[in-house]
Amino acid sequence: MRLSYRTPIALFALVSSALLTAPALAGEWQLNMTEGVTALSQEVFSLHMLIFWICCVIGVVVFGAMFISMYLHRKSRGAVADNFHESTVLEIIWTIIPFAILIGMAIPATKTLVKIYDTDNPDVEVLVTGYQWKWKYEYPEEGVSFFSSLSTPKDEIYGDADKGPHYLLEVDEPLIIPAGKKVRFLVTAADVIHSWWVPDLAVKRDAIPGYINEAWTRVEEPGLYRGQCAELCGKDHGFMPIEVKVVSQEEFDEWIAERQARAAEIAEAAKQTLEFDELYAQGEQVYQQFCATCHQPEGQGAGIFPAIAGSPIATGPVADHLNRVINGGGAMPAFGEQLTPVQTAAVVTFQRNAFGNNMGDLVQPIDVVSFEQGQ
Ligand code: HEC
Ligand SMILES: [Cu+2]
Repeated sequence: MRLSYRTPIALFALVSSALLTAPALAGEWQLNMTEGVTALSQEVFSLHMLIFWICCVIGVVVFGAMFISMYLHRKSRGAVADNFHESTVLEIIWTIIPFAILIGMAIPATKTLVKIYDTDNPDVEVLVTGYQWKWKYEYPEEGVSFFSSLSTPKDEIYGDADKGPHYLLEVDEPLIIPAGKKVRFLVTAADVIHSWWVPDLAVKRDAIPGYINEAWTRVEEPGLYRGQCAELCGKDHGFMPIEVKVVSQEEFDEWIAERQARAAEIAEAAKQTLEFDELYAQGEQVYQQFCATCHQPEGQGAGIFPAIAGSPIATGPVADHLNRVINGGGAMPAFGEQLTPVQTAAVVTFQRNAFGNNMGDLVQPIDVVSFEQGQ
């Protein structure tokens, strides 16, 4: 492009038209804070509005006084400045007024803050743990726990398919809580700092490894509320959304019972002895689902991801192999919490016998359980 004297004008026109149309195209242009759906979130919103209006009034009074005096006492009118020093009355006034305003704002703010931190006597407790890059939800009292990860298809992310309405805001397993009940969240992290944030519930707590932060909510209206990780936590920070599904107490109880039954089934399944073929076939599925993205479908590895074919660990002692899969290490994630004992036994058996690693041995679920108990 040849630059001419018109270039700045053209650029200005381009930028301003982009600024004007972008929000319209986005369809949504929310300027104010979210009001939320809980009593507490609405209180936070009202507090925010109260302080906002106080600031507006102060702004109008201060700038009004400034502009009026600049206008009325300007030099061209022959105004001459008063020349006085140390007015005690004035100094007392300009100390007392801001002080009174600050106290006036601190009282409602403290009242709300006290409520936000009142996590006593919950009906349900959920331990929220941030991982790179997913969330784990645990109900310690009920003995239920699961991972919740992004469910947006890869095609949408890479632009090979149209983006859905909840692009990057949808998960495979939402957190489920009962309506009308006080739910306490205990928030922590397993690797780096994350932040658990659901605007509609006015809950935002840093998830810090080694610390447990508390928050709570009571949602009256059943529904689905979405949130995101709000602390830059690495490459997939934008890919660990939150879904909170609020259901009736009956539905919640049913869901918990179903989860408990599933956990009991997994524990029961861990006791069985499986044939080599069963382990191998299931192991192949687990491998393709959980491992192939890094170690590649044919086990040949890529870049920093070592090959499984001929791997010293996959052809070495079983304990070392189990240890690597269960506990991870280096850039290898720990799978102990994500795979059931049957799945771990299957994938280890598969890796020891696939891709030319003809070890001829097999690992049973009970071996996985005793390894985990022994460590
Ligand atoms: C996010 C990528 C990633 C995924 C997914 C992954 N791994 Fe790994 N894996 C690694 C990396 C990186 C190493 C090398 C770790 C090191 O030693 O520093 C590794 C090493 C290993 C090794 C040791 C290989 C050797 O010879 O050093 C085994 C065995 C293994 N992984 C098994 C698995 C299994 C089983 C799964 C699926 C359940 C899996 N991995 C999923 C990244 C991954
Ligand atoms: Cu995060």
